[in-house]
Amino acid sequence: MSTVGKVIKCKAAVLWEIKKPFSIEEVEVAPPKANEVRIKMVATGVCRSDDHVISGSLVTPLPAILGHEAAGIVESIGEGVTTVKPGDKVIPLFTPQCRNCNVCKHPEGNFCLKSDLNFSRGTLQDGTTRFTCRGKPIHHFLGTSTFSQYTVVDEISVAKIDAASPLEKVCLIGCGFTTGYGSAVKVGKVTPGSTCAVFGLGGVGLSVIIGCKAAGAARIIGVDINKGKFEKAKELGATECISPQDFKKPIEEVLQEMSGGGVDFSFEVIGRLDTMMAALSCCQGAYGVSVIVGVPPDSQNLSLNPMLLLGGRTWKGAVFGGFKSRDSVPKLVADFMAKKFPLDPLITHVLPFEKINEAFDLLRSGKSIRTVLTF
Ligand code: PAD
Ligand code: ZN
Ligand code: ZN
Repeated sequence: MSTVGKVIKCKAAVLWEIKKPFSIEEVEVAPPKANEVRIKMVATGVCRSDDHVISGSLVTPLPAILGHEAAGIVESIGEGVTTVKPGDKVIPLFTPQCRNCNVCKHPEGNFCLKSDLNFSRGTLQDGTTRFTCRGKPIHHFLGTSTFSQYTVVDEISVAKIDAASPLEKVCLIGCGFTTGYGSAVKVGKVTPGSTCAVFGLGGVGLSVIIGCKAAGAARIIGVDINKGKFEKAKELGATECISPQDFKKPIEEVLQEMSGGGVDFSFEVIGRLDTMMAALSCCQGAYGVSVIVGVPPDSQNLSLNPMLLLGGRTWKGAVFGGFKSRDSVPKLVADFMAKKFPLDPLITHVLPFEKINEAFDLLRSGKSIRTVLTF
């Protein structure tokens, strides 16, 4: 029986309050309104940004259905939707691309003004939600909410991808891979022969390494306090790996010495203020480029001596690897299908969706890179 136009009852992982586990609940998912798309989820990755919500360091209205790194199949579309149709394989986009705002019209910008990261409303673009649980409206997260068997997204937040693509792998293109890879090739613009330092060797940091290698970096130095991450980092292109805990002097000094005065490119892929400063300081003072990828703790500031920048260093950051989402995601999926980059090494665990709390425990204990939850 067709579900088109009807409310769908299904399972979702609801986060009722911070610092608590998800609760698997029966939720009601309303049909898509105009310019919206309802998606049957097939696979979703677990990213540290979801965990930042649980810990309270990324603030979004609760109760909510989190999840933003996924792939699925269009179940139905609302009035006026032209870019996807029922049956299409798609990736939901936590950074939308409206194609109308100043950012979307700028050739370099990708952080569309319609992104919910700007407002933290926890709704779709029309300001309302499509989820109900136990009679209460449940918030969306970043316009994606992929920890649910069905979700509704705005048309500006979804990209159609190759019908032959394996959804349980390309889901990583919805966040971790693209964010890391783009941070190297598009935001940092890593150059051939350069020396790079990557702070944080999780799913996103390892994807930065894949990008640095693809861009032709000669040396890629991985930095992490968990030495268990070193082997995979080397497999993906790191030429050396170091732990700050093995040195008495600050890690920025160690990296300056290792690179003869400072690395060409550094990336902070953890989400801590101290490592953001270390990453900035370890890059060469006249031409080094440091990229912030990690999401910092809510409402905290850094103060710095402007001399760090006066000599010519560049300090920048980006969401989603600087990629314009709707334009780039289908191309990245095509590149994956053409074997231009790997995703398999990033996927260390595959679990049924119901085991979502186990997947977060694996992330927190440092045992997983990416866990993919399947529906
Ligand atoms: P992850 O938790 O899998 O990886 C983080 C890594 O950092 C782990 O290997 C830790 O061992 C390591 N680490 C922790 N503390 C330290 C420290 N003090 N010194 C050195 N290493 C340390 O996370 P992830 O790879 O999923 O995400 C990394 C960050 O990127 C996180 O902050 C996440 O929120 C952010 C992110 N940003 C975007 C974006 O669009 N900018 C997208 C996706 C994720
Ligand atoms: Zn993410
Ligand atoms: Zn826009």
